[in-house]
Amino acid sequence: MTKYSRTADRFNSSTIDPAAAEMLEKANRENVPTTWDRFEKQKPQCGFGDLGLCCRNCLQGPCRINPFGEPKEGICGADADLIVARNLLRTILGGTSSHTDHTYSAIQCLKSAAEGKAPYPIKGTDKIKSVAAKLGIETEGKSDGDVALEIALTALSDFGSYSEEPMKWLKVTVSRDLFEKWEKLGILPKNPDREIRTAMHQTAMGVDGSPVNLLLSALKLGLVDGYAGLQMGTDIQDILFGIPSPVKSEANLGVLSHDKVNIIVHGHMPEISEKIVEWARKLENEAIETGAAGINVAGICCSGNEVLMRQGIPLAGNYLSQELAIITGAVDLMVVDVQCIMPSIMKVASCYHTKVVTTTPVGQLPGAQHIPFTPESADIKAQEAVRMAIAAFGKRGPAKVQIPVHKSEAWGGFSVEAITGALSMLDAQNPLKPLVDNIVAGNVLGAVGVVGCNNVKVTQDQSTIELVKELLANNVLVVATGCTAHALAKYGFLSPEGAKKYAGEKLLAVLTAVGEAAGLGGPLPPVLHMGSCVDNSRIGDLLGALAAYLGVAIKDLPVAASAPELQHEKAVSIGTWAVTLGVMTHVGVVPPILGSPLVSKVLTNDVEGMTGGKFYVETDPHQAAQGILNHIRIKRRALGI
Ligand code: BF8
Ligand code: SF4
Repeated sequence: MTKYSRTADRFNSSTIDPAAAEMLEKANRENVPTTWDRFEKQKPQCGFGDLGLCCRNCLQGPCRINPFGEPKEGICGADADLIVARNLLRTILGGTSSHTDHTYSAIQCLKSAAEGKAPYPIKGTDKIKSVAAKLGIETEGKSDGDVALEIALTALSDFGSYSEEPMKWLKVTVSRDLFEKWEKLGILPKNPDREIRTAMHQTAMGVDGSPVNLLLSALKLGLVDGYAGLQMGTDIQDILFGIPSPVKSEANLGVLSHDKVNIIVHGHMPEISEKIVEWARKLENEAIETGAAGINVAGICCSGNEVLMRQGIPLAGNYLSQELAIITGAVDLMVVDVQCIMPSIMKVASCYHTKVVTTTPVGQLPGAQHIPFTPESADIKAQEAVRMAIAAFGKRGPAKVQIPVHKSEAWGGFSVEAITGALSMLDAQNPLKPLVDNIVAGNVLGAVGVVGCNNVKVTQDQSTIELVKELLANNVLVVATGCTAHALAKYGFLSPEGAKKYAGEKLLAVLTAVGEAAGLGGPLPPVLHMGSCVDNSRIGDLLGALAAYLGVAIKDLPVAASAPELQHEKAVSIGTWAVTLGVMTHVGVVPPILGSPLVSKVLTNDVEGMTGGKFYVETDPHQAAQGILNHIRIKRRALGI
């Protein structure tokens, strides 16, 4: 194996997380390559790809456009604008397919559970009522199971629809104004699977030659992502597993245990991670019989967010920490499902005693134990996986174990229902009133959803932390999801203490008033963890409710979105949905669009005239914070507040 040698500087430029830096040093000592080593070997990255100017859509290619000279066209005549627009739409298609396929699995699980075939108690009774109400499903005299089944079938009917009608789930979720605006733009999606097929077709060699038409389809696919991926996914998952409510836990690699069996759940599907948590609890005695002190489950990526939100399971780390968790030498089993799982974890695991279990037909890793989960077999499969972990615990090599001490208190579980629940302690009749009054009074300047990933191009967590610090100091309320929520959790932003440390004076007073009224005995955390990336729909719901309360459009609210360290195609789809909704969306990593002046201009400027939202590209977190604050102030002025 190549010797990987790095200086302390290198570790520091890789991450600001002390636990991650400690594990990078350990990896270096033990000669275990990580994603940062592979990143170095990729440098310099291809300039054509970076600008979005490479096309491989037919076998005459690859073609590339030279922004400084010739060639200006691909072999078929496609120019820079067309190639960039096509590539962008394909990126969004990758993200949208990921979310909708995830959601489809959740619907199948709900259907099977409601039919009594799968061992999942349906826990979200309140969500059944609210979703049934919005879908117009009669609940009177029906059991929860029967209503849940009707909801599942309604969701499936969107995916099975052959009519020209827009997606039902979208229609019943958004305001009439938004629906009509999207109708006028011609971007209302029908059957989501059909939209994905059509857009793949549209981007094929020799079909659409219009960059603007391709960008309109990008907006449409953003809506597919938003309503057939995020919204439907969250609604269905809340019905199955319950609506999250505030829960205290911890975050960072220090949550791993020296004397317990450590199981990591990694990926996105709560129907798998919830079962692992359930059976880890049920089989704890078996672990104790073999000499362990118990079983400790911790989460990485959005699986971590899902089980934190509903079960209080601690967060081990975000996307860039997945290899580092294994490098502690203390992970007995990593259970993965889909999305954001680096194939490299197999090589890293082979340097330790760690076992890896894959669980889905599309997410397999050579060398892992494949235990195919289905809703019906979930109990049996989860037991099998947990027992593998117990057996692996005995093989842990104590000499290789080094668990960083770093961990922080972190609260999760801030669903919209939980937030309005806390606010209703101040005004039971009108829960949003206290929040809106404080926004109007300027105690809360505005709100920003800071979301998305880690990206090896950015020092891990740095942009997120710097940006959020500035927003909070300026009395902006922050909500977070995804790996960004993990990042903020690690540095105490998801704890009441974090409010005292980071929130501006006025914001702190509001957080304290709400936290005390809600019985937390102190302030709310300054950053509210709203869940996984699929749970970004919760932010959409909150924006919709605020806009409705104020009688304005979402685009008029003093709010913004930001993905300071995005990497995945899904983050681009989510960002596109946010822009379509009317939200200014900051991205801290330059997307591969700069090769087309037209596409860049449409996305960062012209689209605002259509949807009210736009992308804002800024890699410097301080500049970005200023840009976002300016935007919020402009929106406030326009509202006369
Ligand atoms: O869906 S934030 S790295 S884990 S893509 Fe992936 Fe990005 Fe993390 Fe969750 Ni979201
Ligand atoms: Fe080249 Fe056109 Fe084929 Fe793309 S579609 S690879 S630009 S010939």
